[in-house]
Amino acid sequence: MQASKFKIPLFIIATVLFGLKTYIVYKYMFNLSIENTMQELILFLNPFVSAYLVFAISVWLKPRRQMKYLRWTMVIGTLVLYLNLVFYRNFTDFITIPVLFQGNNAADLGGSLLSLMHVPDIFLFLDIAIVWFLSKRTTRFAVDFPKAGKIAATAVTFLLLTANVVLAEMERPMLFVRAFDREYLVKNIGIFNYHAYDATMTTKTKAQRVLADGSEVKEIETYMRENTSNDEKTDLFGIAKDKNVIFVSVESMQNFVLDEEVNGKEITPFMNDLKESKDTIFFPNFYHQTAQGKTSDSEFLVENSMYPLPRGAVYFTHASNEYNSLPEILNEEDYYTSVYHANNKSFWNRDSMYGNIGYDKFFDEQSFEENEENSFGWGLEDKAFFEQSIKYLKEQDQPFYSKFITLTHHFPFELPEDKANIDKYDSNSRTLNNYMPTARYTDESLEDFFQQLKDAGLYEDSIIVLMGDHYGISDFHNKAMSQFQGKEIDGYQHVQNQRVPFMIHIPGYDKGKQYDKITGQIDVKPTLLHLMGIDEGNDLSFGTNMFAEDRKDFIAMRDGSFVTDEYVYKSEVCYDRETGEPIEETAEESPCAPFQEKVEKELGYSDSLIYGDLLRFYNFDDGKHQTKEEVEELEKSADQ
Ligand code: GP9
Ligand code: MN
Repeated sequence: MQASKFKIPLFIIATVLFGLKTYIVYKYMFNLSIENTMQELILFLNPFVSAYLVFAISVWLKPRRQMKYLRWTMVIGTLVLYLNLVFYRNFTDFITIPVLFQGNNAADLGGSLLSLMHVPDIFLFLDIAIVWFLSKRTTRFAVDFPKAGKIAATAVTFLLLTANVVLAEMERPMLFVRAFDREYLVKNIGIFNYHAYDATMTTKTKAQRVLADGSEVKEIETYMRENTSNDEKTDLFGIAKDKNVIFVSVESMQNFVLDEEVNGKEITPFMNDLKESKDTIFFPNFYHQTAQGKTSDSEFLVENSMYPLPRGAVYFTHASNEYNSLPEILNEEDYYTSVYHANNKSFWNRDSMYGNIGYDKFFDEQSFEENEENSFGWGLEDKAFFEQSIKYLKEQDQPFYSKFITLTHHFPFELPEDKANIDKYDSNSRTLNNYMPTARYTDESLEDFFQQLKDAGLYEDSIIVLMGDHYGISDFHNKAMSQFQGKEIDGYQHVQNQRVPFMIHIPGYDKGKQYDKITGQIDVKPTLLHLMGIDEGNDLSFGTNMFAEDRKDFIAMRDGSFVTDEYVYKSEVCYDRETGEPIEETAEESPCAPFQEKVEKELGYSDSLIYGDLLRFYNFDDGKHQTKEEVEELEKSADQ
């Protein structure tokens, strides 16, 4: 074959050059954490998949247009990549469409743009020059496939894309539904597909918001005033007034380990004692109500007393909605508000959400020092996390509200052997086996934290709230769980296992006790406000103060199951809450049916508020409702 006859199509050359360049940027210019070979492989593959996806479209075009298309897609692709790189150098994050339109972010970047562009970056434009040069030799580099060839080239696109998505799903199950984190998306599907995904999400969210007119808010407000009003004042009203509030979200901690042992050793000795302390109020029937947004859902529940969404993480999908969140209310009351969490700040989109709901400061991963000794599994170990936090905590203006989110007791519950002080459990589930030593580890870190607070002189002036964020052991481990608990895990037991620790520790209180009533994460916000002596005013919540006599009579889970004083309902079965036995079907209506209706109504209301961003039609200062026109006027003047 003569050399001149041998053609490497330009779209293939472009794919290789652009794919390689993207890989180099991922690998050496972004700071993406790669934990295993599978992630490495996906990171290597996806740049080529994305590049092929875009460039292979050219086979459908006439030769001259084909060349033009390749030239310009190279330019646009490079610009997108480069803009992300510049943005990343400043924010350690990727561009999202909402961020582009958040004036202050772009302005922040504007000032430092030049310092974020480095001379060697010029090499990132080299492949454009090559493709541009080659594209002028149309006859040599253009392809003119017959129809079958065009279809085959396109079929390869779908094959590659499917392979990429399958690998990514294997590596991160439910990657798209859970919409974890931008870094995960970029690592797994590449920056271009990530932008396509981001654009789809934004459009969908925008449409629902545009169509909403706020007429439903009145109905929801009436429902809340009738069913979840928090006017009642109890003896505990204001007990924590002017004190600091230290809220600890304890990763994956469930009640089933409390007061239990492995090989004769208590799993959580500190929490076991703490809940019995005369200074602690303990709610043993407190349920988590999270869905796919896991920790972030539990944060959303606590901050807003609204339900998370049935799909996706509201922290991700509706981070710029109007809310009347706990930190905002507390800021008005002159509290300093902060969050401590030693993970990447964009995980669960926390950086955006925290900014929107008014936290004064987020001490993320960058505020902590990690080294080989103190970091494993998900990152910084809890003991080092608390220890390193104290210096910041001491500096904060008082009173403060500070949320701590622990990390070590997270799936897959890894712990170096020399840090484990109890044995693993022995069952067919590695997850449940590993769960015990990390639960113990986190329990010890909490004990240390209490001591550190005392040493820092912060303990006496604070109340400390501990809450488990969500389950750590899923139904997948039912066999092992039933061995551990000595009972069958049916629908009833599944719901009961969704109970997570909730304790309020008030130094010097002396009247600590256990409240057996049913409570949930939805109730935390009104309860904390009650303790801090802050009136409900015009606030809107789905939860009720846990200390009130007159409370809403059910706790709803996101999948429609629920608990009442007498019943537990799960997957269409109504159980007697006391005996755990299913209630026999009779000709009469199931006693769960009226609750079922209420639960659906409430969850539906919460979803409408979020999807339509309806709280923008309600003025929390005076409790007045605003029309769409009024809100649009206000938004316009705010933009100017
Ligand atoms: C991540 C941590 C764990 O920052 O909060 O998240 P999870 O997987 O539990 O939602
Ligand atoms: Mn969690």
